[in-house]
Amino acid sequence: MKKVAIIMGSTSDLPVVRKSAEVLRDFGIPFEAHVYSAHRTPEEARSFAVSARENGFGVIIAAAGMAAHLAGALAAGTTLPVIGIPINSALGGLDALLSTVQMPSGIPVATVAVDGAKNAAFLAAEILAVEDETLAKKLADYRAKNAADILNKDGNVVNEL
Ligand code: RP5
Repeated sequence: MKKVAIIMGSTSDLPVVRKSAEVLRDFGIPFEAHVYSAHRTPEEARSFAVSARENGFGVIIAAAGMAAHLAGALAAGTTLPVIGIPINSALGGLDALLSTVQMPSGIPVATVAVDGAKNAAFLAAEILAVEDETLAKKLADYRAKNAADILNKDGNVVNEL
């Protein structure tokens, strides 16, 4: 299976990014994590992106806050799908959301919600599952279990009132 890269702009992003790692681990998806910043270590970020495909990666998750150019900068260096997680470190995350999502045509970044690290990992899994039936089955099973849990709560909610 291709690996997922989790790139964060700062170790201060770790509390959010950790949730991506947990989901990937639960689904048995191999991943690597790195701290590269679009602004503080631009050469390293670029170098990672341009060699990511030949290094066995299938998807890149990029988490950054404030003037969050990391996902876009990585996307500029690869045709692998890049998923951006805007981190809420200032202005309620709106700064990072807009910086991540508003990409020029031809260089897309699939942007999840502010601090949406779990969904970034689920989306990465779905991308890899296009060519992986076993993973697709795991994702379908997860959804079925999730639905059953919610319906179970639906049945019990009257007792809470
Ligand atoms: C961004 O600036 C990082 O991704 C982080 O979310 C934010 C603040 O970084 P630190 O000043 O905490 O390192 O580059």
